[in-house]
Formats: sequence, structure tokens, C-alpha cells
Amino acid sequence: MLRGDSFLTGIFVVAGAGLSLGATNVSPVFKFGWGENIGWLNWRDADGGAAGVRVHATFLSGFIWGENVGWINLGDRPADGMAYQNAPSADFGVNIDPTTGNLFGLAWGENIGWINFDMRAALGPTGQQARLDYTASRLRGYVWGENVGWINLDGAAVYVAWMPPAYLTIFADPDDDYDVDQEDFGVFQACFSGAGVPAADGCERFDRPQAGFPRGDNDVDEDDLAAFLACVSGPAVPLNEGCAN
Ligand SMILES: [Ca+2]
Ligand SMILES: [Ca+2]
Ligand SMILES: [Ca+2]
Ligand SMILES: [Ca+2]
Repeated sequence: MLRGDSFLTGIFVVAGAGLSLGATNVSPVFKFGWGENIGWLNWRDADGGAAGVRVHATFLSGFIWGENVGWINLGDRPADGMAYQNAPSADFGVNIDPTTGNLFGLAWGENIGWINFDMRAALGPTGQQARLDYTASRLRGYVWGENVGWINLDGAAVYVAWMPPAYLTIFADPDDDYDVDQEDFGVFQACFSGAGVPAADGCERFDRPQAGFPRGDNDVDEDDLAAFLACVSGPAVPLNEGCAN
């Protein structure tokens, strides 16, 4: 329970600006895909990682760098905070089905045009659709470029992996000292975005699992505040790992 209400009283202000917790969450080791006609595709290192690909709960964002084809844009956060509409040229990008991990939507290559990530109908029957493998924290399957053919995300030794947040087991403890206290709440405040508004990169630890969104719904809002409050243990008091469920 709360260790006195004092630290929560009157200090809950939204302070999202200035939070800087990194951009890409693609693995520095496993960061390459392979296009049969275009060669290696680097998912991490655009602009030193600042513009590299990031895996969110329900979408991807950022840029791939192709050695032979230049930039490929996976999207710049959905307009509604949840999923790109792919109209297609407005609000385009690659979405994640949060329950299956299947990818769908469009990416845009500056020199190669549209890349279709939705292989659910074409390759789903053989299990080769583009998708996130949550167990292995890596991408699998294939996508299709209108001008470049197949792009393989499923190499045995060379593939794209990402570093998932630890929220599924350790929620609301961004300083990793195994308590949930006022210091953690300070970070929560900086992460608070409001309902339906994507939280800043690095705030996934506060985006609780919920029905339909087992890895969070991309925002840090009142629901997440309620979960946070249910998890407060106090300074140096061990947290309850199941508190957010
Ligand atoms: Ca803590
Ligand atoms: Ca929400
Ligand atoms: Ca949320
Ligand atoms: Ca602490």
C-alpha cells in the first residue's frame, strides 16, 4: 500500500518534455535483414541509432538503412497513437497485431517504393508471414517490395532482434532497484502522456498489460497510474512482481 499519501499529493504534473531514453531498441548484434535483390538492410544504425527502428507495443517506427537502396521509412508514430491507417500515403507505417505479433501495413523506400509487410494472407498458411516472435525477441518471416521482391527477416544466423522492456515481469521500476517508490514515480510523471497519446520511447515500463494489449497500449495514462499506485511498495521495500496484473 501507499507509504503515506504525501508524495502523491499535489506533485502530479505532466512533464513529458525532455525525457530522453533512446530511440532504437533493435539489438546491436542482430540488426540485419536481407533483400534478394537489394542486399543487407540495417535496422538499427540510422543516424547512429537515433533514427533506427523501434518496436512499440502496436507499431514500428524509424528507418532502415539499405546499403544499396538508401532509407526505408517504417513510420513516424501513428496519428491516433495506436495503428497506422495506411491510406496509404498519409499516416503510413508498419503495425503489430498485439496478440499474435503479426506485422501489417506499409513501409516506404526512398528509392524502391512501397514495401508490404502484410503477408498474413499470402504466407500465413505456411507460417512464414512477417511477425514478431515474442519468445525469441526477434522478427520472422518475409515481406514484399513492389520493386524489389522478397525481403527475408528469417535468417538462421543473421536476423533482426530487439530488446523488449522488462515490464512483463518488473513493472514500474525504471531504476531497477526492486522497489517502487517516489523515485520511480518521478520517472512515471515524466512518462505520463494521457489516454491514446503515445508515450515517449523508454516509457514502456509504465504501460501495463491490459485486455487486448498484452504488451501495453502505447500510452501512459490513468489506467497505468492506477496500476502504478497498486504497485507502490516504498523505498527499499521489495516490489510485488504481479502487482500490475
Ligand atoms: Ca525503484
Ligand atoms: Ca490507455
Ligand atoms: Ca497504457
Ligand atoms: Ca528506490
